[in-house]
Amino acid sequence: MNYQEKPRFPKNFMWGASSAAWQVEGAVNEDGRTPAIIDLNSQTKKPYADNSVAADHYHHYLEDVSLMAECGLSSYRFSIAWSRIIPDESRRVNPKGIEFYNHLINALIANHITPIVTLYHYDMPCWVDEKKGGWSDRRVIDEFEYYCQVCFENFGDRVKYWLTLNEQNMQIVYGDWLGVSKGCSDWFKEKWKINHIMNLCHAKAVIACHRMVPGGKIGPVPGYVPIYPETCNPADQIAAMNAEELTQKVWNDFYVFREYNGFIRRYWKEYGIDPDIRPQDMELIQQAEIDFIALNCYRSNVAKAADKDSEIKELQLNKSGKKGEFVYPVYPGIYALAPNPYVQTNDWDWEIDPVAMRYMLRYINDHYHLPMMITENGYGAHEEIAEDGGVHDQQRIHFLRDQIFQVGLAIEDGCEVIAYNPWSFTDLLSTGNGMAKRYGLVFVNTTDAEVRDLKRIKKDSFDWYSKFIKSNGKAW
Ligand code: BGP
Repeated sequence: MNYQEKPRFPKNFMWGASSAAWQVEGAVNEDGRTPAIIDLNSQTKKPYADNSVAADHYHHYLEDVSLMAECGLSSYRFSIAWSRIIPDESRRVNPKGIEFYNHLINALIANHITPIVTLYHYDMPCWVDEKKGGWSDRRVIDEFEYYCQVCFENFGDRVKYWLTLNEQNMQIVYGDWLGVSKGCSDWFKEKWKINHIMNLCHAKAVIACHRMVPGGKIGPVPGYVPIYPETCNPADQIAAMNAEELTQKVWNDFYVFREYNGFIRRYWKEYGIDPDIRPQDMELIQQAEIDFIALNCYRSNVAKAADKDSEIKELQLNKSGKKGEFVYPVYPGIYALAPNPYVQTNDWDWEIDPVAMRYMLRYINDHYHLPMMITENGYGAHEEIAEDGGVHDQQRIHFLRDQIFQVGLAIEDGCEVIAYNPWSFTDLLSTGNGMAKRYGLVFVNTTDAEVRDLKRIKKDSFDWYSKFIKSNGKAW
């Protein structure tokens, strides 16, 4: 990368970091928190790691916030665990849960760090799943709205940036991986019904935030993977557009225009899918005007045409961290994914593609003309403490520098980007690979096999990021 041109960042740009409750907090049975569906995934199903301790942020939050302050963060994006706030179907509010997040938010604000709060990051309480039917039952909408209202009422005086559902698109695309498809007999069709219920939850959260939080801003958090056509063959271009629709554009169009786009309506008709959209649903959705789009972006994909009579092949993520295990899917007549010979990959076959960041920001800006914030972007790696006691993550420094450079270029291209929050501040559980895949600027001394002393060690990337953000993006 040529750093000669050095893009500039706006004066009040927020430089932060990111996490999610179930991946960082631990303390799953403490102070009244009840189990969440992701705990079950995490605790019983390999290769998920046990999340009962994770990075033990629940007990280390003060230390973690003071490290954030030392690093110079101006924002921190984290999520609230629904079952810490509302532990059972009686809807009683758990004062200990409120207290924990009050303390965390107050500590952040005291250190001039703006909280950016995700309402839902994969951790539906088990009581919602068991007693209210989970994501496939409309009763979840009222329960989620109530939980959001409790959050806005208790934290809305200090939290002004809210995010609705983390990566709703990925929850649908990877339904089995994230446990959303549990109990569905025909996921291919049922996912669209669940997606519609999630859309109604998103809408309820947006409307309640605007009603209850003075000056509050709220937006969705799609997971975004730019998709390039494999060649200039027009058939590959259409395949790339199909992939774009079915993995992200259907969601983004919906959030912004507040209606289902023509592509998905035709798709549902063609495959005989009824997502159970009721007339009053769209009236509600029309009122849910978002303020910004938050984006999680790690990598890019390549798509090519797939013959109608080719054999269907489902995508399989690399769960081992040994290169070469990712299975590229084939969806006959729609699209197939393919490797990209122009970019390198990490140990999990994720493309290392900084230009994807600029592409994404330009694409979203061109389509939706809304402010954007980056809520996730990062480099997952196997890491150990070196003999000198440090953690030398040079590759992460290269990754972050290259990605941020492209954010800067996108801003110069005319995109309104207000924050960059890489994943993650401390090491935390990877969704796919527990502690074996680390993302943090700060090392947490624990492994999947054994809970160690949980000591925090600043990695080399911490020092680089700290210097860089304290100069507001001048110290490349
Ligand atoms: C995003 C999720 C995060 C996080 C990240 C990295 O999709 O929002 O929760 O886990 O991906 O993925 P992984 O942990 O599988 O490497």
